[in-house]
Amino acid sequence: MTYPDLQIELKDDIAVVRLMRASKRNALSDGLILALRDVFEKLPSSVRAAVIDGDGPHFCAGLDLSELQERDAAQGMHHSRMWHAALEHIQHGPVPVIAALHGAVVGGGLELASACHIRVADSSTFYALPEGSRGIFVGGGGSVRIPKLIGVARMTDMMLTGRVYAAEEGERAGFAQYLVPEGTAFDKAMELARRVAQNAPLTNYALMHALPRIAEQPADHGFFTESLICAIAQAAPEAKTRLRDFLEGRAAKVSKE
Ligand code: 1HE
Repeated sequence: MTYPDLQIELKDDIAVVRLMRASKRNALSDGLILALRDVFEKLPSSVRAAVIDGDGPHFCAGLDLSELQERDAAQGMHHSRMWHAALEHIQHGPVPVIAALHGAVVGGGLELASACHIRVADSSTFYALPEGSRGIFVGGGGSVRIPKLIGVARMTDMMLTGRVYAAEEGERAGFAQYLVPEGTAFDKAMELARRVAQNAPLTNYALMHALPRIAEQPADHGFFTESLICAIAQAAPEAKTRLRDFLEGRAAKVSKE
């Protein structure tokens, strides 16, 4: 798989997908969005987890504003739907995806990050939604995914006032699950990806595909769906092996180290 502006590397069972448009702060052109969709659609079956990173001083400056042309309403809708399709392949693709964040994570860059399952931010990271001041609106799924991380009130404030969250307050607000020293987000993301890749694939699948849906179901439906996924997961041979390994003293204990 080769694409301009996107580097794909396989490190054992981890796919590293790197935005390679540092001169344009990794702004997401239509070509780059389509490439991301393609990559996550065609990941080799040996891949167990993926890391998305951005080359240069910024993770991603969002939509490539130079491509914003005069679009009519239908073209605008199809453009937004193209983003939805691409980011859907990340969120509901075959493997968990970890975003390694640094510098600007803004506009469509934040929409991309919020489609990932884990976000690791270094201390240079900042988050913003400049759509408000550019006279547009989020179109890459941001209004669905970002409020789930930080709440509707914070997202409304960001878009109304242009508020920028620095790394530390961003982590407190819920943008990222991990905050690490400057320059170490990629290494931490790889460490987490290796850990995630050791899980039973069915557990990872349930976390990516069942949990977000269960969380949106009415409680009664959610309990029922949970019982189905729980039964499917525990019936798998891999679950039985792992449980036996623990009971016979071969598996790691839970430890706070
Ligand atoms: C770009 C873009 C871009 C940089 N599209 N070309 N996103 C924004 O509104 C964010 C706009 N970008 C910025 O605020 C800044 O560029 C950054 C804070 C990200 C980085 O600042 P800096 O000083 O490191 O870089 P720079 O000098 O501003 O930019 C370097 C080059 O990248 C420059 O091009 P050059 O040819 O003059 O060298 C910039 O024009 C170019 N560049 N960002 C196109 N975004 C599905 S809907 C999603 C809607 C949105 O994402 S709206 C938010 C868009």
